[in-house]
Amino acid sequence: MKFWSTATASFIGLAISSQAFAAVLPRCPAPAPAEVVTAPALEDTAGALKPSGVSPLLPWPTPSKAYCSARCRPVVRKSWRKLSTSEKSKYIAAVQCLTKKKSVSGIPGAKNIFDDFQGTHSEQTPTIHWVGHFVLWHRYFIATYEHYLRNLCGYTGAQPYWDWEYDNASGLDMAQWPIFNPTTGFGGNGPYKNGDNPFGIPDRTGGGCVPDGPFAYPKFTVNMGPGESTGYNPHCLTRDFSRPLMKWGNQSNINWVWDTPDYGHFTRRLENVPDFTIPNIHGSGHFGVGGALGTIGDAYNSPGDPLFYLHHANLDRVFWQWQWQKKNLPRSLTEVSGPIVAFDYNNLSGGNVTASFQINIGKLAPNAPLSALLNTQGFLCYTYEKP
Ligand SMILES: [Cu+2]
Repeated sequence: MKFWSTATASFIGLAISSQAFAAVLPRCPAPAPAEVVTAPALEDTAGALKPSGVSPLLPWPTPSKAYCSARCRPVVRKSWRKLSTSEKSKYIAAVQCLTKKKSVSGIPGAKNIFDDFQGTHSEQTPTIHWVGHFVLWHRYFIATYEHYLRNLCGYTGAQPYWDWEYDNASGLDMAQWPIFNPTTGFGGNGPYKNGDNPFGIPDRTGGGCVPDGPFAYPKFTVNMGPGESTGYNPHCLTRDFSRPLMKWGNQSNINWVWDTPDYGHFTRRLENVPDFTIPNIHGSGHFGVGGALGTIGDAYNSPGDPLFYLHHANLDRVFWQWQWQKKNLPRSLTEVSGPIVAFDYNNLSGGNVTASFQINIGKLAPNAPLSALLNTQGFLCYTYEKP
């Protein structure tokens, strides 16, 4: 199996025999190499990608068996709000379990596997955002996290997602949303704290330590950051709610992202531009919750907030739903484009990603080409429940 070389067989830090190795890998074999389709560089600027009106909601797709590995029995990802209380507590217990498993990444400040994920993201932050592989790097990262929850921590469910578009439409203030529940969720906002706000995050309301829930200090510590240092620096998880930015995560902005003809335009709209006056759904969870001082708003260390994985699972679901629209198949399962170098949308310095471009998530999993990550029911093996 080419994508999982034996050189990485120690990736969960165990002395892994070949059988044990098979047991911790995704259940599905690597697919035949996907057709390589290289799209041209995007020529329009983000400014030219203005909302063209709200497109209708896409119908819920059923992944075609023709494109799925026969051996894949996908786990089905569900919305957090639809999990039972017992399912919620099992998920949280599995995350807490990751924080008790010894680090394998070799990243200086990482003490446990949860930290390994945060540190791996931190190390690669400059090369995995505003690039053609953004959405597939994060897809592989989340799927690997799900894989560790299941195979290292005995979790039997799938990675849940946080459908903020539903919460935003509910009319409830975000402090009341189920995801922030101190008993059955991830705890709430930090108390207000004065602090730097160099990018002018509007209406920031917190910034202090998350005071309640399963990830309050000192039960849970964020062990690296803030910023780009990966040295050991244990501190509390912080949140800094910004209600105007959280509202970016709404159905009409999802529709705008969906209203795109190809991978390159889709992924570019998903990230949009780093400007707090222009909406983007990726920014909603990061800055609506993280504001200026919250962990999930720290570009390097955002995976230090366990909510990161539910936020990115929802972005992945938006991508998955767009991909499986019949009109886009098989193109949406084979085509990639976009810059290798951040913001290099005119390909002046680094060229375009192609299907053979390798995603590296450090020691957490072997490298995988983009071609293996486009379909969630081949090399990866999961799907999404109809909301
Ligand atoms: Cu990221």
